[in-house]
Amino acid sequence: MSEKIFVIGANGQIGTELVLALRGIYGAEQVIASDINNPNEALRNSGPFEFANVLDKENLHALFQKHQPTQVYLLAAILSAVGEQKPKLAWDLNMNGLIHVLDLAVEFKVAKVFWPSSIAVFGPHSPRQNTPQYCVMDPNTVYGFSKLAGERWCEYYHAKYGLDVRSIRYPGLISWKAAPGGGTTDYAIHIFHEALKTGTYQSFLSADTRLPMMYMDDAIRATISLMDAPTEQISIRSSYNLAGMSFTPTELAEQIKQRLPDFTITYADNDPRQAIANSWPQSIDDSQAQTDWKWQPEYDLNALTDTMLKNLQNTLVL
Ligand code: AKB
Repeated sequence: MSEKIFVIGANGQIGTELVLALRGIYGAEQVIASDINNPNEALRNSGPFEFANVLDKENLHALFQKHQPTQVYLLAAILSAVGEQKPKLAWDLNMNGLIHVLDLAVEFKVAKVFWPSSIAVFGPHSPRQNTPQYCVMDPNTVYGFSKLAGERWCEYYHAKYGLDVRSIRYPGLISWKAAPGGGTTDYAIHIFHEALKTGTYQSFLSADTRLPMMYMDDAIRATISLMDAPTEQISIRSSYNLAGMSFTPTELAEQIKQRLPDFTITYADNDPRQAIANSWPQSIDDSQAQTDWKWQPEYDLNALTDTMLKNLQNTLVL
């Protein structure tokens, strides 16, 4: 069967790279990118685009009717830091956007749906080292508890309506093609831009804040492997833990200094994102993803630093 893939929220950090990867696999015309905003250059020049607002169910309904997608990726979301500034909007968008798409996927018999969750589903009472798939979860950000509720809805639609919905709890994602979208882990992207532009960076997280992170190529590969895995290999219908690497701002700055010896880092006091980071895991146990669909990351901190600096050197206007 020929696939028709609809990506909602395609303009963002994950969407931009996922659409390009999917177009490479399935062909440009088979992958419809959509967003509430004008398409960025990478999307505009590489295939079809539609305007979509996840909070407008009629608009979404018309797009499902027009394209009859076989796979849907819902990426539109408000992330952790922005979510704390706009809590009601974050809840509305993250929750009702998901429910609209799940309903339409059932109505239009979409074969597979992907929806991203996050390490933000864990909270201050979750184990912070090697955080297991199943444990106490008491997220204290709107983003975190909207993702946790979303996971419950995904599992529910699978159990109740047989919808083949799949999900990953992404760690902080680091990439250079599109800007990050207002998260707590964004420092690990800004630092590379500032290292190249000004040679110095003020981290909004403290020196020893360790968080789980992943290079975008690994995240895209994980997403496509999960979506390609045979149904009988998917044992988790809420969302899979996924690990890449874990590091602190100091460790990342050390790596940058090895390549740019004049680089300096300072640390801000009292940034509200610190409290969010303090409530999140430091490392993740992803053994279920390894068992079920053979997940293995390829990038460590060393490879990440090389790749980020090399690509940004070629693309940044310095
Ligand atoms: C954020 O920081 O909000 C995101 C995430 C970990 O989900 N990058």
